[in-house]
Amino acid sequence: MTVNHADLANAVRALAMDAVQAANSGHPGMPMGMADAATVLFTQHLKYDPEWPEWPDRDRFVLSAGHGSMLIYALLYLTGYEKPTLDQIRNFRQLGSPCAGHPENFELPGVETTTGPLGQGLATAVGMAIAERHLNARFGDAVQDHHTWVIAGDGCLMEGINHEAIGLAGHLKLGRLNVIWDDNRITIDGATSMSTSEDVKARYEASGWHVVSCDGHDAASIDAALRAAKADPRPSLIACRTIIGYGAPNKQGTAATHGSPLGAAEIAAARETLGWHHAPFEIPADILNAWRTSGARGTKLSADWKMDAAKAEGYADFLTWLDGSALKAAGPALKAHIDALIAAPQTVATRKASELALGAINAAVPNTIGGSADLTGSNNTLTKGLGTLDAANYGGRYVYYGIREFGMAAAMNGMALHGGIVPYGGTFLVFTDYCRPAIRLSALQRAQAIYVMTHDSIGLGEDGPTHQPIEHVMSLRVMPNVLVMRPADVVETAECWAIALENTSGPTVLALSRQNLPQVRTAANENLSAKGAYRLRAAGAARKVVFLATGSEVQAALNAADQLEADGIGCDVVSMPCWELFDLQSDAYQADILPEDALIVSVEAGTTVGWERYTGRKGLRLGIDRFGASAPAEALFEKFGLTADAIAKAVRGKLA
Ligand SMILES: Cc1ncc(C[n+]2csc(CCOP(=O)(O)OP(=O)(O)O)c2C)c(N)n1
Ligand SMILES: [Mg+2]
Repeated sequence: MTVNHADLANAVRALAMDAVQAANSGHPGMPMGMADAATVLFTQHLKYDPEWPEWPDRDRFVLSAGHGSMLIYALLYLTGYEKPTLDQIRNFRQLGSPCAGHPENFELPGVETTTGPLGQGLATAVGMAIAERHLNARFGDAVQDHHTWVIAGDGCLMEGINHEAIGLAGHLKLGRLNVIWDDNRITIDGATSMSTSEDVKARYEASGWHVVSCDGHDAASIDAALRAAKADPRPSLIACRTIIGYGAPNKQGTAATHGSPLGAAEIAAARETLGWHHAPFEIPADILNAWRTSGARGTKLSADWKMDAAKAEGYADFLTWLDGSALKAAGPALKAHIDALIAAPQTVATRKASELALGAINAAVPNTIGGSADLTGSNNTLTKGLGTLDAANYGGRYVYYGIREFGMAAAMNGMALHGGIVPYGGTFLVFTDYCRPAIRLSALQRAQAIYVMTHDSIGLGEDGPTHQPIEHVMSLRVMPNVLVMRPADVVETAECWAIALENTSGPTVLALSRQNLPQVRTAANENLSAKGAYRLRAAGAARKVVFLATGSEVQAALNAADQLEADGIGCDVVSMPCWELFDLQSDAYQADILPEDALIVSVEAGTTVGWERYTGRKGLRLGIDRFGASAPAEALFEKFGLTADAIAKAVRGKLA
């Protein structure tokens, strides 16, 4: 028997409905509805090699509608990836199966990015498309020349981040980005007509996109639309009209298929409707073979690429970008920079210190891509000679993201996950809230995105409480797998940058001051920030107090310690740029820094919640547990009791 399109697509539908039924949990509607479009994409358009999932020039495929995870698991299995196995699909959503509830990039090669939080997959794909164009500009067609494909649902298009993402993609003319919209007019609550009247296609067109429509259950129509998308120089939206849960005769077209098992009776009826007379998880050999043959097309494509790419100029460099070794040049560059600072100390804001460090980094490391969400001059993220990355020059290394913090953060994830690029981007620390869902996905996905977050406290002054972070540093510390760093001076800032570049398996957030800070480090034989906390100055008199300070409060703690020492109260001053790294130190080291017999005093111009972890309940926590105020910085530090005088006074009161 010859295998036709419907057989291929029905294999996807069957695996999806049977796996969801077995798990008694999951989302059959989306994979069943999009089975036809995905089959056309994977058998006729997508460039990939199941035997070499990391092929650097593969098309990137992003299932932005991550709840339809069974779609990608079915496709990976059918096309011949090593994983998931049929057994792993049988164990969909169970502990130990890589077929997680939503696709996880660290579980399965072929899953390019973790999706599920609606809207972010598409926004991440924008970053992948930027990375592709950049690498193409730097290394040429033979090395990098691929598409980025997205399947997105109504939810992905309805989320606010979609506006940011498509605005950026349209502006940058990312013609190799193609989004297939599962236009089924259904979400969880029911018909989309209950909640939206938007003309989605007009919105995309207004954002500079090419829009094409197709019948999502007609292979020829889908194929024609995908061809049109590839041919058009603009990013494309392929509006793919589908029926959710296609094939389930009584439930299709309704929200009932969105997120619940179909049930045994409906599955039996679907088998009849689809003409799929096979047991659960059984894919007939001829159909599996047809899928595998299709997947095997990639073997020759990737082998040809390897031969051609190897001949291209710069290919050896390209490999160092991919494996991260290009980053190593940052080490000596930062070391030289720090040595110069020790020889000639500088009083600068740590945001300026970051710019100085970046000057050394960007000159030595070729594959950083910087940017800011419209605060370039404030975030100090632009260094000499980077050039603007835009539609006229994809080879530039600096992106003007516009006022799109969330879109920027998601795009950085996309660049990091694409590979070959180390992205950093800036905004005000208070607007990490606008980036937060993407920072969370950087952390979950182990993506090296570096967040340059300036104006890190009341020290920013006159802009007032809307712009003054209070809970932000602490709330980021609470997130797993994020290095949150608040350096005290120009030397620590350089050290923190070195750490951020070495932190290849997660994001780093740098919290940087607007105001000038004196250089507190006079020696730098080793990267002390890497210990998370270290004794900056030991007590002169008998030690009674240990100050645990971060960022701009380190200088205030030093000055307070001077006053106390004058009265015979010995004070260690510990600078603590990074909690997470301190927590990794040995018990002995931690005990030495935080002795039991001293009063531990935390000083940080932010919430005191959480500092009990180090001060103990009997310690003293100096910070700000309310919103700030609008005034010059000095007046605010005075008002909130974070001057040297106020700190010394509080300590005396506690010791009395
Ligand atoms: C940010 C976010 N909000 C809410 C959800 C919960 N959620 C999962 S799917 C979904 C509806 C999505 O509708 P659509 O994209 O049209 O998917 P379809 O029902 O067509 O499969 C919602 C609200 C989520 N995953 N992410
Ligand atoms: Mg929908």
